[in-house]
Amino acid sequence: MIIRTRQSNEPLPSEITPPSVYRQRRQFIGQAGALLLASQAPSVMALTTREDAPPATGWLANAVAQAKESAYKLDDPVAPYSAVTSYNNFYEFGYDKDDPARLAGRMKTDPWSVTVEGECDVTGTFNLEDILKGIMLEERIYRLRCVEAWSMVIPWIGFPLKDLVGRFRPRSTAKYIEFITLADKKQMPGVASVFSTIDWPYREGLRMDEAMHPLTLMAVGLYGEVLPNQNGAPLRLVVPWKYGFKSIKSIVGIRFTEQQPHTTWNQIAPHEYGFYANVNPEVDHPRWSQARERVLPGNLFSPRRVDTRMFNGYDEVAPLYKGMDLKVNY
Ligand SMILES: Nc1nc2c(c(=O)[nH]1)N[C@H]1C(S)=C(S)[C@@H](COP(=O)(O)O)O[C@H]1N2
Ligand SMILES: [Mo]
Repeated sequence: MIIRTRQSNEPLPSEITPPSVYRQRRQFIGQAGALLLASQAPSVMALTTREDAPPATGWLANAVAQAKESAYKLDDPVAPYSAVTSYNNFYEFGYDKDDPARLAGRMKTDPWSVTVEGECDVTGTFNLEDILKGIMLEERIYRLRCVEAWSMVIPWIGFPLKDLVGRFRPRSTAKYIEFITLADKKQMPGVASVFSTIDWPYREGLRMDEAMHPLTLMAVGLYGEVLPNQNGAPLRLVVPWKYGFKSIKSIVGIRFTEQQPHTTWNQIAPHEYGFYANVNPEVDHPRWSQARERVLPGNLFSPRRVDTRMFNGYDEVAPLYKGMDLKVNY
């Protein structure tokens, strides 16, 4: 990644979460069922939302608005909508953190289709609407830890990837899943740029058991709304225990493969970015430490620095890597 340290890339101090910008209601799921704390007003719509949101329109917005709360929450406060949507990595639109918010608006995301191929019985090109038919959307509040040593807590709307994978009936030969992002020179200045060092399209991949893990999410929204283009509209992956670059945006292709797929950052710099890319405070990037992270948005006067946790705190994925040396398979 291209690491810039200059101040203009930082969210402004004014972006430090004012309580009016978001409401976060916590629901604790007890063993006997859902239990709402008395202090939290019960409501039909208890997603994390922002008060200044424009009214939603379109079939996807309607689907997102039906999403349910889930038990996937964090105690940490969510990053304000303004930070989540203005400080982005989406190199198809440029290298600077504010390029995606400035330039991704022109990307056309409806209609959208995804081509599914490889080691599965059901292949073809499917409209997003068909892909989402019958799928239950839910809110999941996850921490996103970028390999650049910053993190943000984001309230996604999505569904477990495993719910989608099953529909394509992968064969026993399917050991991995590869994901491919749209690469359209007409809509994406970073893809059109002659200075780009990335071999487009952006690609990522997961081992099949990682893809089937209940934490692995396909997101179509955040903050109770459809994904803004800069966050990877209309369909992106979110793998919370891995560095952010695994969470590929604006997916147009899914391929089931027998061999480990080639992935974008791993191909560019294999000694810096591994295929697994599990968040790991004990394995430093060759050019910087991964032991700590900056929680965004920071405060100009007191940047919030915290210890990075193994698997970004999602310990339940540890069995996936039993017997593997994560210093070798970084
Ligand atoms: N297609 C594509 N997906 C991408 C990237 C990208 O440049 N292109 N950047 C990745 C990186 S490095 C991070 S940290 C996350 C950022 O997601 P966000 O902007 O929604 O916070 O997207 C990931 N997905
Ligand atoms: Mo990242």
